[in-house]
Amino acid sequence: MGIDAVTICYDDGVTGSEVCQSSQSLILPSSLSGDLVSWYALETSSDPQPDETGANNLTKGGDPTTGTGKKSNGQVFDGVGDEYYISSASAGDFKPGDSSFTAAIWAYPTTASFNDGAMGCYSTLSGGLGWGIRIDGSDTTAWQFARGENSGTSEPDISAGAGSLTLNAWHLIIVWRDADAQECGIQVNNNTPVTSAQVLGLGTPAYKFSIGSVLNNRFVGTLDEAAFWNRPLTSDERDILWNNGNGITYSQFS
Ligand SMILES: [Ca+2]
Ligand SMILES: [Ca+2]
Repeated sequence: MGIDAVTICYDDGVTGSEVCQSSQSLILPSSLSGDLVSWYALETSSDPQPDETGANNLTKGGDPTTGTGKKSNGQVFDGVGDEYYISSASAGDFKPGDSSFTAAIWAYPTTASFNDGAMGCYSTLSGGLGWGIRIDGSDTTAWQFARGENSGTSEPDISAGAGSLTLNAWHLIIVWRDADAQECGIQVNNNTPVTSAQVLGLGTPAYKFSIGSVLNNRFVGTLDEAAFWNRPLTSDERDILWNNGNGITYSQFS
């Protein structure tokens, strides 16, 4: 049963009255607000593209349009110049460095080419990569956690595995770096994560953050409900984001 089907009731704690919430206003008993940096519902093709937290509104690049999303609307990218981004001077919240983070996005690819990027943080000057969620560079049926380099040491990209990407279908892709565990991981559609040890951080140059592009390799299809945290989420939290394939909105936990 999905969370969307639930109605919960509780005592309001003041008057003793019972209060019930339907699925539309359900507040999830989760800690997802903790260390959340930004959440993009991608409901309109406005410029700027609003961040639900208000912290990092994005600049529109190209001509993405509004289409059917995973939760209400999403943004449709044609692969030619389309993205929502924040310039390197202001992208500090998304810089990888030595810190922990989690990035999550719903993606519906309609065309898959090597390295097409759904979301990432990278340098437009040096071509340096921080982190990216993109289509595998050698397998268009796989999602990939692209990892940058630090101190001259390049970390291998992590593939979610052949068959993890299907055209014309929704996927929830979550990637993370756990600085304490010195580990990175990628999880698609709540399947078993693929992890890889990582001692070094993920690069230090000035970075641009983008939805729709990684290193100017651009996504073709629809993206929705993109979010970024300053810590690794727990497996339970990732499961809440998945919500039996239904996804959740910002208003359901904030
Ligand atoms: Ca949406
Ligand atoms: Ca375009």
